[in-house]
Amino acid sequence: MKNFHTANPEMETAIDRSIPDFPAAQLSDEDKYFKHHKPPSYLPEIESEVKDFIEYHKSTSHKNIVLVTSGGTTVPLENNTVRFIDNFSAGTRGATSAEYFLENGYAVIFLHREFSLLPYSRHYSHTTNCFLDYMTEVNDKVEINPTFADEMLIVLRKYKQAKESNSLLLIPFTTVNQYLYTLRVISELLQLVGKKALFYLAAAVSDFFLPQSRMPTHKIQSQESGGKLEVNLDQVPKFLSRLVDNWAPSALIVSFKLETDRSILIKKAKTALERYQHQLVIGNLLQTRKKEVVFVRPQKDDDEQWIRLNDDQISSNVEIESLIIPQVIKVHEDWINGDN
Ligand code: 9Z3
Repeated sequence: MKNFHTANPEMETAIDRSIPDFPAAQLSDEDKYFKHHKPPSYLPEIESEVKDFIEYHKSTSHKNIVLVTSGGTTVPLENNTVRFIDNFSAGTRGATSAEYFLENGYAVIFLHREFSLLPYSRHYSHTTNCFLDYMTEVNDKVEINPTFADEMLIVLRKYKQAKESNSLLLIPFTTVNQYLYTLRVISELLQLVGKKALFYLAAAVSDFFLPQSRMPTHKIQSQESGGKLEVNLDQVPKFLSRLVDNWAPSALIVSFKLETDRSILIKKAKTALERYQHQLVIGNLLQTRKKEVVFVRPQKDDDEQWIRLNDDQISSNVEIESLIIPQVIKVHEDWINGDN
């Protein structure tokens, strides 16, 4: 027999005006973002392309699928955009990583900044050479310059293999708004393959942006701004938590943390893991990103694992992504097998 009745009101606090009102359910910053920003008009086209790609690999090739994000997002300052804020990323990490994922049997959705580096063509695009330097004239015909031919044959074979097996899908973005909408659509579709989906988020995404509500339609006029341009930016909502909790809860999610100050890198990587509750942060420093990275994982005794190129590897142009990707794949395999 209980000495209380839950049906009895507690008289002292029945109406207590000092207790603040219980707030109505609030929209999260991420939801507000999508409510107040228009999707890019071409999004349905991308959605159908990505869906076909995922369904093909789910039903036919049975490959694991990785979403690699790559390159920097822009932040437009005007609707008819003359000026925008950008960042340094050329997309080297993403394009190079995509190649190693393909070599290791993954299907790759490559969500990249338009005109940044692409898998395979990166070997010949943004170099100081003009593409015509790779050619030579022999008996009134164009041929590949023999200096480059052997290496080009290797790249060509890998490229054709990726293409013929329908394993590489290129999806572009330019602005941070396009990136966020496209990321959401792809993530939700990737739920179709559950744990076989891997997110490898190497794009350098802007932390700040100018909301559409404050964006001028036309080019900012210098005479109207009194000789100064003051830009007031908002923080881009933290989408990683939405990705982990709602958009792709069964996928393995790997994010990158970029810093310039070595003394805070590990701490920032751990904070990201705690905040978003995902599985792996790869930390890197702007100054040394091509030579060393650090894997930081939740609740691991050896919770920091550095991957570094040694001097021999550096002098023979080994790419650090050739060491990173097999390690990431191991983590993904454990995830699929439920050993995490
Ligand atoms: C990275 O840290 C990438 O490795 C780089 C690659 C951008 C450094 P590159 O294009 O450079 O090869 O020259 N990407 C993540 C950067 C980022 O925006 N991370 C966010 C943060 O650090 C978290 S998602 O807060």
